[in-house]
Amino acid sequence: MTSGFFNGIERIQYEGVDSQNPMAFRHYNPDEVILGKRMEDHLRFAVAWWHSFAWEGGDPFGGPTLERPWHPQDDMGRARMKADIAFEMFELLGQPYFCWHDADIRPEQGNFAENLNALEEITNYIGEKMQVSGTKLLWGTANMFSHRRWMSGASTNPDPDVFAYAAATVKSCIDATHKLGGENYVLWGGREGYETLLNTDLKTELDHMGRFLNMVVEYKHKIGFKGTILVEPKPQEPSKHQYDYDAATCIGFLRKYGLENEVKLNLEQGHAILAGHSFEHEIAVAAAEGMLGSIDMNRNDYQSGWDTDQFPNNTPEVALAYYYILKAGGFTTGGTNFDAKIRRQSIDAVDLVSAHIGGMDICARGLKAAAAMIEDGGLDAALSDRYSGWNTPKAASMLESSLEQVYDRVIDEDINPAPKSGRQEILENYVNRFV
Ligand code: XUL
Ligand code: CO
Repeated sequence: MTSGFFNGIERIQYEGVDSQNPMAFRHYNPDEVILGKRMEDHLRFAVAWWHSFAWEGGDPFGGPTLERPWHPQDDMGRARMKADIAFEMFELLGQPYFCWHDADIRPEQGNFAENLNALEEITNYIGEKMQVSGTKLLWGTANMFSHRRWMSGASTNPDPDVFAYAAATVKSCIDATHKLGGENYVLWGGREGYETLLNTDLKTELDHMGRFLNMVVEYKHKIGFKGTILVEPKPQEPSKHQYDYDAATCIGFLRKYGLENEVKLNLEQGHAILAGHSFEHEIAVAAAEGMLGSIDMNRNDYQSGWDTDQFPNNTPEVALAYYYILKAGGFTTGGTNFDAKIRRQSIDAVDLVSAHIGGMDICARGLKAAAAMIEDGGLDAALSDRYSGWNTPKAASMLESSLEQVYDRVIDEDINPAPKSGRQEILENYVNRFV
């Protein structure tokens, strides 16, 4: 028996591009083979528990707009009802994965031991539902930014008791993720940053965060958790200055603390934009270091300048993201998580389902465009042509020589480079043929 929350909505089917049915996929066809792999296995979609089921529709000017049968979320009975309804939506969408924070799935009990009991109980309940439905856990994570105890940071908090509470929280969330067969564990440093330097010892905080992450990795190996540990860059919001600003900053941090072979990145499109980058830039930076882990596929509003966490709906952007993901070899343990919420006026169950249909479809469309560009090879050809000068033995050997030897070469051979076109517009026109 279902709850009736999604009454009138049937399991969403693939009907092809000519379908006029708003409750059907027009591009997402899980079994369709793209570059030798099923679409579902390329995209590895996940629903985010927090935005879809825990967020109540509040904004800085007003309270909840979404009225759900599992509100208020302060009771274990309603936490179970929320799980029941979440799995009803997973059944309708057929996406293979979901993700959670501890605080999304269990009510806040006010102290660590009771939170732990509640987490145990609800993850056992969710585990049974996963067995029945076959839906899997892409990643678990700890919410160490909402409750007031985290206001000055988690691992970077000046108070060692908060560091301890954070360490215990992450241990409990890795245990729960491991129990549920999660394929990754994410750490987003929501309050790992600062508001003013006047009260902040930046070096100490970074050292504490580096040690904290090493403790996490040591523990992962100790319990035999095979999933990937991921950190999620974001430049600001909620902290004015976040230590995990963007992919490049995180990579530098991970190398400094000896974590470059242990931790990868969970990149979010909206966070890339807040950092002044394109999503494909962040993906390419991570891929160049072998640190591309997973993605949060949610866009920001380009006019607002804050993290609006909207479902993706821009094919050219999504296509380029998947192009660089495919070029990097695709996902291994990672996937496409919709860290996205409906707008606060979208109060009906059908809005929630439709948002996911649209997000999944736009990603499928982007993936198909990306695969077509790879098969066509136009961008690869342009790239190898642009760098072809380096294929000559003379150019290649320059990298093995010294600054003076290169200097001598310029004098002896009277080198005087002739500028060559970067062909940006031609390449943009090329991409537009596919999207
Ligand atoms: C916040 C954000 C988080 C992380 C998980 O901007 O993206 O939801 O993805 O904590
Ligand atoms: Co995110």
